[in-house]
Amino acid sequence: MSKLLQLHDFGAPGGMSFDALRNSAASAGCSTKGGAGKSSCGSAAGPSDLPPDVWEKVKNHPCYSEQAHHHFARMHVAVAPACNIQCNYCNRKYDCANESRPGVVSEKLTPEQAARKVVAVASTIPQMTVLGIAGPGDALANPAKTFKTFELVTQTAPDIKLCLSTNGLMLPDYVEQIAAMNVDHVTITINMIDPEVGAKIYPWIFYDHRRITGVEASKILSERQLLGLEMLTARGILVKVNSVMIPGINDKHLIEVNKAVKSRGAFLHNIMPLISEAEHGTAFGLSGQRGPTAQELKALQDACEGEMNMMRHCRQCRADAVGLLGEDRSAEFTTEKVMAMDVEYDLAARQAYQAKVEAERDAIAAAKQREMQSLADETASIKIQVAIATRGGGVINEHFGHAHEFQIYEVSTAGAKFVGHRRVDLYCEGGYASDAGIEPILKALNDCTAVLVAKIGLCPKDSLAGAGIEAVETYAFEYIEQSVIAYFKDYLARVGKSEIRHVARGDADIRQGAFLAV
Ligand code: CLF
Ligand code: SF4
Repeated sequence: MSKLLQLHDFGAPGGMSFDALRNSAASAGCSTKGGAGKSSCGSAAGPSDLPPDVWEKVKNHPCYSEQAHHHFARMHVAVAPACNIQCNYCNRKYDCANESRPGVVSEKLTPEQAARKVVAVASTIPQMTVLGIAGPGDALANPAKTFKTFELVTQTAPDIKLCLSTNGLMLPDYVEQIAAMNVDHVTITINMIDPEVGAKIYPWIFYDHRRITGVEASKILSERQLLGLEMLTARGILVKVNSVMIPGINDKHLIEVNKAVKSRGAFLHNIMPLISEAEHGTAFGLSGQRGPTAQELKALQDACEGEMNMMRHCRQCRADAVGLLGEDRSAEFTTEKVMAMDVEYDLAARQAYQAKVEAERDAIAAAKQREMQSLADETASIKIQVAIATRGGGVINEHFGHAHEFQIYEVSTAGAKFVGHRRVDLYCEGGYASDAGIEPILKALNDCTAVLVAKIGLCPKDSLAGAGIEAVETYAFEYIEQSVIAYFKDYLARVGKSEIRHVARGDADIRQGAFLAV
């Protein structure tokens, strides 16, 4: 049985079908508060889809705009170690699992160290446009450190967007301060709106000077989260809601969460897979609670996708992440290295660089548009997925053997859409490739018809072909979406001429939590 069918088989609350849930989620509409949650808004939106003031806020934020994540980087500073709740997927020895991949302990920083690090990164990586505070605990359980850091950064680097992530418990108390500091982007992790569901995720919260457990804890948490969301959107602050998908606990319930946050004006919903391994020492890891498969996650994201777009390009990054989403340059900016660096904040150079990126991005959008027009007469109902090897910039510029991840696009006559990524171990390490190395990659890309790469060797190309996946170098160093559409056109032509037969691909056999094939 396919994993997609298994998700349908889980059933839905109140006996509703998955499609019925999808329809009810889509028709809930957007709140008028804050002007967010409008049709076409969200991570895939472009300048023509959004009011100019909203576009200005998202156009170079790599998490709020899927387009932007190919070009712009973010950095986190780990200034917020404490937390005021306990999530069953978190072990306090590690980073906050809401916004970071557990397993790597961050270097904790003072606000002063953090501000210096921001300037150091900004002078080295001109495409770094966003500073996020996302743990390793909760940003608003450490308000003094969080706001002091923002204050210092605003003084020296006024063009950098400020972003924070919170579990929401203390959010209503700090909305005014957030607005006063011009923080335009806030993420709230909302895993439930039903405290009975919440009691299975949160053993306790610490609120109003006492530890509260059970359903009462989740009731307070949920009320505070939704109140905070409403207060932020009423002030025009863009809110992304993160939800951790926990199969058997809140997977079906997240459709209700999606409706609830959409109706309160959330801009974007990011449903992330539970990362749960026994070695992380979390309650879920130790109890054997599994994370979702790639197909289960995509089916839920598809079901929620209505008037509010879903974020599908999250990399669940760590609390001290630096770089483009999917790359990790944090080791270049340890406190020791930052203190030794000669840093200077050159605003003009940063703006010049970013102007170039904008021009390139316009060229990419125009090329995609041209390619789409050439699909206008196609009526085939075929839909395929295509994997891309890229190092960023919106271009197919990575060798197959050097790819740490593949970006996955779904393409049909309706166009090409980013639907996720698959992290893989390098096929080629230190110039050597092993036969065993291809197997996990084949599993990870098993639902793809083709992989578009800058270059690939004969051996892996043959292995991919044996698994029914076409490796294509034709579009090396071309724009991604334009190439995906061009490949699809060619694919349809070959199917039409009976040169190849279209077959529905199977599921990608990957463990979604770590995005690695097993
Ligand atoms: Fe950081 Fe989060 Fe801001 Fe982005 S991350 S605080 S909104 S700047 Fe982005 Fe990382 Fe996913 Fe977070 S990819 S974990 S969604
Ligand atoms: Fe851990 Fe973050 Fe949950 Fe706090 S909010 S318990 S730091 S995952």
